[in-house]
Amino acid sequence: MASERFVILAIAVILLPTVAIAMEYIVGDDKGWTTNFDYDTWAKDKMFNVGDTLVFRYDPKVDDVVKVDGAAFKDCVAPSGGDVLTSGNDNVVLKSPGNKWYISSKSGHCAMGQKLKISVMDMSAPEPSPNAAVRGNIFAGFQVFVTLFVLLMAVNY
Ligand SMILES: [Cu+2]
Repeated sequence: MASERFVILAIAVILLPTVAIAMEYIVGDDKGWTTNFDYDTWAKDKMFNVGDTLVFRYDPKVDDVVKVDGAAFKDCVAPSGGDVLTSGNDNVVLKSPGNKWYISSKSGHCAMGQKLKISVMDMSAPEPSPNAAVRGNIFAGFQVFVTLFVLLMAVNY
């Protein structure tokens, strides 16, 4: 019946957004990773989650990306022996929640705005206990299952 189909579709629409989808962010969008760009403004309206990916795009002959701490970010000084990315198309998977800082180690670049600070949230595990995290995963799996089941029902009507 048409009304039953509508109810099932409505339930599916309600359930779907609860399934987290990993996002990929091109840092600086089409400007890429560069000087004279406002990365604060770029990051401001974005919600970074564990599992999302940052993509840094730049000319590897003249630039790089270094993950730093808050102090190094503020001073624009890359620590020696730090984790330097140099491919020009670097994918950084956000593995843990909290603040993350990235700068260019090339002379003067960070001071000219080539610095990114983001805050990463963990939507899947708001609780610290490992048992709770496992329960969270089981619950997420159940939501996916229910959503798929409801969608199949809707298709078969
Ligand atoms: Cu640079």
